Amino acid sequence: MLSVVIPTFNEGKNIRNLVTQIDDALKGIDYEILFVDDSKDNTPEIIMEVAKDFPQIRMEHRTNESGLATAVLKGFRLAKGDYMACMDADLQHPPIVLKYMYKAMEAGADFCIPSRLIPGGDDGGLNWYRKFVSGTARKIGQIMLPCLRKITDPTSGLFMFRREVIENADLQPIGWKIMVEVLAMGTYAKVTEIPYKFQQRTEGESKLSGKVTMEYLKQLVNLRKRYNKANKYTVETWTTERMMQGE
Ligand SMILES: Nc1nc2c(ncn2[C@@H]2O[C@H](COP(=O)(O)OP(=O)(O)OP(=O)(O)O)[C@@H](O)[C@H]2O)c(=O)[nH]1
Ligand SMILES: [Mg+2]
Repeated sequence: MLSVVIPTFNEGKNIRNLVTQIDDALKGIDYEILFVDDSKDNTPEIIMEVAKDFPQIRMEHRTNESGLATAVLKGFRLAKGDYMACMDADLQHPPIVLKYMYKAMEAGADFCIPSRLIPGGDDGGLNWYRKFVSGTARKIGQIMLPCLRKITDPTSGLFMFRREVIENADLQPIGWKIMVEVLAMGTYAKVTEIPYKFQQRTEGESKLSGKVTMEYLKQLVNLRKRYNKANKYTVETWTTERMMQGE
């Protein structure tokens, strides 16, 4: 089974569209969607409404906790799947990519990381400022943590891995970049990167703020001391043609 963990904060307008697209993408695959919701609006009611049509949905609504990383880790703890995935609710991560991530896992990957920065990928027309910020964050991460150096797009919120990857990992829920935490603390031998096109947000609001940058730096300093230095892995990079093979 595949568990798709989706953190939500005031994303009501995106839920039905998101779930419908995920269900289309994962036809024939046994999956569950786990929403971990900290919303202050009617998002939880909308999730429950949509769940009537899609029984694969589970929701954990938190009232006295918030934060993206704690939400995702909570989702991983509740997930029942042999494979776990994380994606944003705002459709910036096109749900169809889940299908290809699953394919990469079935082809032997322990960890699948979609990338905007390999041939076939696209950053969705980020403006120069966001491009600069995200490029700098990535570079600093790779300088501080050698284990990120072979990964082209390690700071996004879109990834899939085998349950065993985090079985013995001490994951601390600091900040925003939960994939960096899993890459640094997990145990895995093969990473597959696949290209994808990042989308613009059309509904709801961004929750990015200056605080996120500070928390990311704090997380890197902390991980530098603790990361799993024994873990060695190889990276396979799929082309669009490889991804589409057998379609
Ligand atoms: N449960 C939970 N989810 C959150 C929290 N903050 C953000 N999220 C969700 O995390 C995902 C990423 O948040 P975004 O605001 O889209 O962040 P971003 O994609 O880095 O920024 P944009 O490109 O501006 O959209 C979305 O699904 C949000 O709803 C939180 O405190 N708790
Ligand atoms: Mg977003």
